[in-house]
Amino acid sequence: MPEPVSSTSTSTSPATNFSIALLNEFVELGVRDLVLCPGARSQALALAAAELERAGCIRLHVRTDERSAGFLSVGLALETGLPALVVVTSGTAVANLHPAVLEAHHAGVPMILLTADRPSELRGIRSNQTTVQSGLFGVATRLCLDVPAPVGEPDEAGIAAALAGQAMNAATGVFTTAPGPAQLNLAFREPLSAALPSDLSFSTPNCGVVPTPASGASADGPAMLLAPGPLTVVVAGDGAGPAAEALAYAGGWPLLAEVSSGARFGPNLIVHYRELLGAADLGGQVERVIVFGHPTLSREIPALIARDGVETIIVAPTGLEWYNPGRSARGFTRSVEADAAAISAARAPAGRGWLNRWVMTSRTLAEAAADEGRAPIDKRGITRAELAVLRAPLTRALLVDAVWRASWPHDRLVLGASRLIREADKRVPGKKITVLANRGLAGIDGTIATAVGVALASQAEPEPRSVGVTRVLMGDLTFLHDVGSLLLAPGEPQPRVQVIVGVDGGGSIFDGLEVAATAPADALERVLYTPRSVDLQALAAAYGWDYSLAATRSDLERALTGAPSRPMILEVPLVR
Ligand SMILES: Cc1ncc(C[n+]2csc(CCOP(=O)(O)OP(=O)(O)O)c2C)c(N)n1
Ligand SMILES: [Mg+2]
Repeated sequence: MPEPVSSTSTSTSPATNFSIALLNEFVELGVRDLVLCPGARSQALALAAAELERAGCIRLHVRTDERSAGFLSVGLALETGLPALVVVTSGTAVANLHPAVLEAHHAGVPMILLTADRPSELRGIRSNQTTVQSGLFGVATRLCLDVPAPVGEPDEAGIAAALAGQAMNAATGVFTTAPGPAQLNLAFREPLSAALPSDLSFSTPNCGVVPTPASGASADGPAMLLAPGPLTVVVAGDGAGPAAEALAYAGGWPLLAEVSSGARFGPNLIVHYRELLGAADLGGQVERVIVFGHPTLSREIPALIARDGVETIIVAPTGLEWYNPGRSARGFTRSVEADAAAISAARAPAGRGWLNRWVMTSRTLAEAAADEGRAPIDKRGITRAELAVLRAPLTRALLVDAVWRASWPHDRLVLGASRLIREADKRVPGKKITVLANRGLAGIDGTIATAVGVALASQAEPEPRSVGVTRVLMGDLTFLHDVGSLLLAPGEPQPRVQVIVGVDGGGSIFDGLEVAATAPADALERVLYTPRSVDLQALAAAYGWDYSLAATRSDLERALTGAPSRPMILEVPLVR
């Protein structure tokens, strides 16, 4: 464990001294991003954070709205694999973190909350801005410590350092099965801060060093070995990662990889898996399913797993709950490999029939789908028909195809919840790009903030993880839900982010509900679709974002090529 770093001189405020020791230790442990919202009770942490930023030890992100701050930290952690610190004041400020905390809990995203609170003598007596903050998030935090106010005892810097270590371990999942949120509820007593000693040094040994993400819960123990025999498919849900593709390839098994799985590539990928799962000679024959990550986008996958006679093995689950539709899965393991017999069977021509049937059928469906006027533009000679296509109004299919084509490994793609992510999942071909989505709870909240976090973390100096653009694709209600996250104070780093909004008259996903066929149209409109008419151009101008409208395919292609130099909103009206 590194030496706790502190100055020999201290301020006259125990709150300040404690905050400096705590934040210094987090830097030592590899934390690089700190998101904070203003407040009096948290001032010692905030001022220490400002100094740490000045010393080049952390990237500081200041936000007004704690809900945005929470989701920003989710995005930062999705990109870096490390928890960001989130500093807020007492009262409703803490409660505003709840949506992001739940998302992080369910998705297994590391997060460390430093929530300032009144000391014990001011609790329970209707003091201003005082509620029960410890335990507020219930089972969603891996660790919640109610820390008494520092009073200036000599060992408080050591206590602070130990707390940082505990929070870091909990958030990165060292002692549990998954990363997630940890909360230090920190009481502070007057004086809530004091001037920092002039000789205080923030150059902790680890300051400026680019950290490596903690590995989290280790996949120790031998891998489960899969023998050949049962007709097998590999399912990759959100966050599955490349191990799913590697297993499918090694075993010669079809790969049913969702769009945000991190495994949507390779020769075994079955883009049209939903249709094929419904086919008696393909989906109907499956005997064994190996699941990575968290599948959420189709009904067919959970139905397959819950089916009688299908053996399911769940690998390295994300989050604390284990995916188990129908509670029928019996095998749970942290790692899995095809055994030698399965690998050689996969290489023998006779062993490839199962895979080939899936691949060929999916390919035929893909060719049919591509026929709907979506061929790439041929610049050498545009026919009248092609011109009509370029000028035609946009559909969801055209939109997701164009965004997918525009995305490269140096970019990031974030997908909001609802219909567009499903449209992408139904059709986009394999491509090794980074696709992220908040599928822990699939909320339509916090999507802009998450994408801004991904963008800021990916472009962060001194070693940017990406030189491209972060594109985030979402529906109109999802956008309007998180408008507050467009608010960037002057002087804050500008994310290279393109917010792409498919405007289709509200929650068009509800078209898919059975009741949509029977309920009165005006009632559906009023209580489910809830269309809004907001002038996005004016909104963009109000928040200082660039704006562009893409009403046709050629507009869209133009808007998606070239990296925006400033944060921008791209409005795309869609055929409902
Ligand atoms: C925070 C939150 N509130 C409500 C929902 C329920 N919900 C799911 S999709 C949706 C509509 C989203 O509309 P839009 O963003 O326009 O996407 P579209 O369905 O049109 O693709 C709603 C309200 C949710 N998932 N999360
Ligand atoms: Mg919509």
